[in-house]
Amino acid sequence: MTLATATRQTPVPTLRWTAASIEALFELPFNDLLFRAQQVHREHHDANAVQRSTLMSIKTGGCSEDCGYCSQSARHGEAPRETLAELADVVAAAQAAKDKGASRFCMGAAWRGPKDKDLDAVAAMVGAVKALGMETCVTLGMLKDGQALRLKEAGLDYYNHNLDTAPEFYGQVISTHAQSDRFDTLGKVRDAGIKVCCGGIVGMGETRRARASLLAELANMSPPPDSVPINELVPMPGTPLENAPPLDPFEFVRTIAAARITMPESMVRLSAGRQQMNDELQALCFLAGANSIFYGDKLLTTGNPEADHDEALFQRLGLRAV
Ligand code: SAM
Ligand code: DTB
Ligand code: SF4
Repeated sequence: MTLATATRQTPVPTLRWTAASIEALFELPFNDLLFRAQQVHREHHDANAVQRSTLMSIKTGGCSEDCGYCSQSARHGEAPRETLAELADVVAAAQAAKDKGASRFCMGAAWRGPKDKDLDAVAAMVGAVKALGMETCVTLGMLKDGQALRLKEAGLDYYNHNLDTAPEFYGQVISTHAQSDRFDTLGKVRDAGIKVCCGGIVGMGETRRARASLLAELANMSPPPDSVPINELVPMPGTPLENAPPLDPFEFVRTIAAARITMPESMVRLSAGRQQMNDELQALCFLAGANSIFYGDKLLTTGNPEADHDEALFQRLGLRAV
């Protein structure tokens, strides 16, 4: 596809995106790309509303997988290894997040996948958080048959499971599972009637073409994910990617814009890496079509901007939390 075609084209939900057509979006002049993303954004969303989810790590460290970015891998991670959180602590954290203005509570576990006995405990957490009147999300790794339905019955709204990077780059970052395993779990989640939260990480030394290729995989899912987290790599000491070359901030904004254009109806989440971004860069991400963030001073093992700072940023930008 030529650049001119990329500018004119208005995607419809049935259109299949190619890595080449998305790379052509990345290559547009920055202003043209942002204008187009903002147009798509306004056709499908309230341009000044941003959804806020708070994350809690309910089981940290000691993971069997070797994901090259992750501080929680037992093979290279430096995150302390912990046991599963207590139900009462989870409920207290969810209530505090709700009081601060988060609408969704996301619970993450450093597992390849949950054992059935773990799932019973997580199901109780989901039920209790749901009872507070919050949306629920979990990210627990790969699911076995029946586990997604168990979570749905407990009241789960969203399951986060990322494709993380382009298929052609995946093997350079992770060797203990394949990207096809991730698709298997996403199918189980969708079949159980749970909303899909699926995105990836940029800034791992991948090419622009690989970023486009990841977005093509996401956009061509049928239907595309309900929520698409775009994480910027947070380089973690001890991990194989601790010295990955930093991404040009404008390239990150371009990735958000391309996600917005190719997945018009999805929520696009400005995810990990916000602590390293200034307010002006975050404002550009919102202009490019990001309409969701992680809210609260911690992600799983790393920091996130303070809630009060985000509140002030929302005020300055006239953004409304939803
Ligand atoms: N173990 C589960 C899994 O892999 O799906 C759930 C937890 S895992 C930490 C959730 C996601 O966090 C990963 O898929 C990855 O996209 C993101 N993530 C982990 N470490 C990161 C880092 N250092 N920088 C940016 N994103 C990261
Ligand atoms: C997602 O895509 N990003 C969040 C959430 N899903 C679970 C996790 C980001 C983790 C950042 C590194 C850390 O805190 O360990
Ligand atoms: Fe384990 Fe998930 Fe970290 Fe991979 S990303 S090492 S599966 S916690």
